[in-house]
Amino acid sequence: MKLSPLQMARYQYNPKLPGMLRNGISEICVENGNATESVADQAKIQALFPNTYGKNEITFKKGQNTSEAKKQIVGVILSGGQAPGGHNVICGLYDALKATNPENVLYGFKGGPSGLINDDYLIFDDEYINQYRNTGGFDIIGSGRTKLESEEQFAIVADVCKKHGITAIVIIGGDDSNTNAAVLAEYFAAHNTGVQVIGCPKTIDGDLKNEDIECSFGFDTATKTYSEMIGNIERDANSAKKYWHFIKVMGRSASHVALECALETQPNICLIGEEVAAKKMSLAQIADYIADSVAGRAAKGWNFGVAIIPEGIVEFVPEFSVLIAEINELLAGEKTEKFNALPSWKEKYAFIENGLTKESMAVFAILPENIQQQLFLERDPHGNVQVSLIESEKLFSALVKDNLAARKAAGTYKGKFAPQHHFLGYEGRCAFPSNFDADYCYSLGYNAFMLIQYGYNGYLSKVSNLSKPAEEWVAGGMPITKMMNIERRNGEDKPVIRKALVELDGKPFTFFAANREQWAIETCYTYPGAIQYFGPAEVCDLTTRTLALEKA
Ligand code: FBP
Repeated sequence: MKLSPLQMARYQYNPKLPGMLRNGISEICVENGNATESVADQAKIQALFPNTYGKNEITFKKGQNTSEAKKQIVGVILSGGQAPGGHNVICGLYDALKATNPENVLYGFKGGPSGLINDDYLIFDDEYINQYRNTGGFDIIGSGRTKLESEEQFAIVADVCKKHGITAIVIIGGDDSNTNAAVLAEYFAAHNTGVQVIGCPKTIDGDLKNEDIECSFGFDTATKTYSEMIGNIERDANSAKKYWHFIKVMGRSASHVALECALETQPNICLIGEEVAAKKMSLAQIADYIADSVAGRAAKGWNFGVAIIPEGIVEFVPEFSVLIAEINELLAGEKTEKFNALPSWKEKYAFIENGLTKESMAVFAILPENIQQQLFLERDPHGNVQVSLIESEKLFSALVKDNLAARKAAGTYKGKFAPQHHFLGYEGRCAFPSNFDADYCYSLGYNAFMLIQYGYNGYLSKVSNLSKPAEEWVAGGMPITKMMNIERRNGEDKPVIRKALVELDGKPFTFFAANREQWAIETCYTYPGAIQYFGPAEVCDLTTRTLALEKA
């Protein structure tokens, strides 16, 4: 494999651990915190997790290590979408495991949770692991989206663990994967398998956070990568002065990624899905809001601008959600075949017109034809519309164009409007982790092993105080059940980790809301530039604006 100079240089980077984990394995002891309760539905969660519910929060501190000196054979999986830093979680886990006892073994199950079920693995050694230190991606063992949630799967996993003598499993994943980690931990405890389960909080989306988890790993690097590109586009826009750029950014439902990028780059517009839902905004109202900025800037002679659109925006527009639900119903079961058999779009359109309510048809009618067709072509295996595939950056620029045409006809707007479209998604998920993510992830993995060594089960590796230098970070563990509540999923009540959406009374959104009117009309762009890996700490070790504001 040919190595880039940066890759070689990053191999030499020494990730920073929290101060309390820096004195060597023999000097790490446990401080017990309070017993915990789930965030809601306490009685129901307790009944579902009789063996793992209510355990104590714990913190590690400097002191005599009192853990049991038994040989550990640990299995690790990566679950779900890639997030920068995943390799370092495994490196940190491996280093702590080997530093504790060179006889300890780390299995990497390949391709995500299915690797555990299919018993498809590799065994890590120094040579293999050293090729992945401080690098992006999940290619060290691969990842996957198989859900580990049924009793049959758990029984197979228990057999696989027994076969290899595995004492603990580490699951590196988002809210769903860590929910499943908690259920697996309960299963192992109930069946006296002696196998522990520890989770690590991953996702670029930033929606796995709560009072205990300050941020999921990967959010820092992904948003820095997108912000670099948005800043570059802003500078291009400000140089050429002829385009309006509509930039969709990844992040699934929640708008944390979009908000963080807006705080970093100060674009003219950034939509926030949670606000759209709270204000029950229609597509036409959103278009009007963006068009106000376009017209306001045109009045100053600036026919250019930048708008950030979060990936999940359309799900938050109430009238659009109703439309999607009606389309899903319209094509349920055999009706899809009937629809597909219609020979032309004209006939399909008549079928749709016939099947939708008047209100939804009015929404459908204002969509550009390519988006209308997309709604009927791109279906998931259950036949539902794949909302995430909707090109919302094109949808909004088309709606804004219509709005501006009406303004022009009314004589209230005289500018030019030439849109460009971008989607920033996969570009950010496998970037070389920033120093923050490299340090945070290594610490999460190292800390996960300490939780294993001290015998904890059903805990999330927790590293906090993250807005401070790494020396001051606090390492410990939190029972996953503490983060759970009951939610309705696919027609059933399920215990799940609560997903964190953007809080409209939170400091990051409040800061954004206080400044956006000025950003909409003036040119206030900021250019973060590329992630810096070597140089002064105030440039290289910066955390996100979101975290800085939340902890200010
Ligand atoms: P996770 O929630 O598994 O971390 O994945 C997040 C994400 O990157 C979203 O931002 C995006 O919508 C989705 O994955 C894309 O998934 P896929 O990789 O399957 O296309």
